[in-house]
Amino acid sequence: MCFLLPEEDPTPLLDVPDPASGLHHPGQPSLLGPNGPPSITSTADPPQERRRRSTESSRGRSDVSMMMSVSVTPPPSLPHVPLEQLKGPLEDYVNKRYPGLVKIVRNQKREGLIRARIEGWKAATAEVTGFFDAHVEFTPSWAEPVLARIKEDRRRIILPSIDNIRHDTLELERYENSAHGYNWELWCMYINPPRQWWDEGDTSAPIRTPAMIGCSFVVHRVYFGELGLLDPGMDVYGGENIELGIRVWLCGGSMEVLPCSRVAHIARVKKPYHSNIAFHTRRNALRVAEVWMDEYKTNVYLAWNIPMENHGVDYGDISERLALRRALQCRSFEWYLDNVYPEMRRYNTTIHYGEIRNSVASHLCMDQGAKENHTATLHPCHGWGPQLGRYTTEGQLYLGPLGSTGEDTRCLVDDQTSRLPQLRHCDKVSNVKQKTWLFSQNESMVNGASGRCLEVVPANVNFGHLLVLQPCTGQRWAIKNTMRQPLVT
Ligand SMILES: [Mn+2]
Repeated sequence: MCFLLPEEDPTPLLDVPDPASGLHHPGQPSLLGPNGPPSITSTADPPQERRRRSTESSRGRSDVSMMMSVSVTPPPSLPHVPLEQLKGPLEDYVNKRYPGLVKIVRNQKREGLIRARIEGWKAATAEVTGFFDAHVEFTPSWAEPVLARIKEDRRRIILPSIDNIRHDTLELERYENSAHGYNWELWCMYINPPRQWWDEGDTSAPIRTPAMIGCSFVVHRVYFGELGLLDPGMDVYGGENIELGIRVWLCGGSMEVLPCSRVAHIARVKKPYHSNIAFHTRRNALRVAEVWMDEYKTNVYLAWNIPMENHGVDYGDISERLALRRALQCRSFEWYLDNVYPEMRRYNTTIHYGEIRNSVASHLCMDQGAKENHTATLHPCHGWGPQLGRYTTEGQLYLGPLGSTGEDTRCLVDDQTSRLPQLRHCDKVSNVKQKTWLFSQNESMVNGASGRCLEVVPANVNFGHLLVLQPCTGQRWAIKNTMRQPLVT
């Protein structure tokens, strides 16, 4: 249960940040102009004596003083920001406002959020280390429940609950209690707390979480080192938050969201990164897959629609992370899916995946079309989500981005009435044969119920071809990628 429940005043304790300013102080001159703040990693570091006092305290508000180490890494999209502006003005500010409390750690070059946070950890000295985006605000009593949970078990990584500060009005908006999940591309998202948490009926109880959004987490400092920090081989950001969640669970610890502890975050209108952030996230995701996911790594390759081999994505050297996994004697990823993230759909019955092309119109790909339509269609190939096809060991043919924890992709069905292939939620199609297709690579696609073939015909429609069901004429299909080892489950 919560103690020191902050109920009297929902407004942030600290100064509300001025979003136009690089620093959290209205009235300060803007350092960076309209592009928002630099990526500053704050390592908030409550001294032990304060930690003891605060955990024993019955006060309704936290006044835990912070030792902060701040490492500054200007984001690569702001090369026009003179580095000088991040020196003198920042130091003047923190020395005046937090005399003797703030260490500033400077990286020699732009390292990205992940390595910047590791540098902040190296400079920290107290028993517990918190990692926060620079644009968060702490609400009253946020620290005490966090520290109490770590004091009980130092292998817990604690996530204060995230609320939102509206960027336009600076109003505080409370978010629903959530766990933090992710999809197979390893993009994070809020998910419903586990059923057990709801069943127990205590909305102040810690919420088991498979991973973290990443803007706010607190961890025992020495334990974090033993656990292997964040993966320093990852670039920029994206995936490190998922990796830490997987690793702490697999290697003997846990991760939880605390409803009693609340930190508010300003979502940026525009993230200060290049538009090709997916380039880095994809690379980082492959590191996670290769180090931690065992046979389930195929799900990550599938979600990103890249081949299992010769994919050309340089994810760097993972030997040290593999050695860490062995040294910590971590569990299997399947254990994690079974026990920590059962909501996650598994796609290990996939045989082929990727764009689906027909031999007579190979510039077009099968496409789910408009989501509200219930027929599969054809579209010039681009390989993104709506064209992500998947043929399974059950003979089912799916189309669309992976469902992960939500509604799954739809599969192709021959309803034995329409000339057009239907897209249906596969679980709801009771006639198994209608959703079963006989297929092997570069062969025809034959429906199990009707014996009709999936083929394309010239037609007066967009892109000149229509996808139809008709008596087989020998057209062949190819699906871009093949999983090396399809598992039969
Ligand atoms: Mn943020």
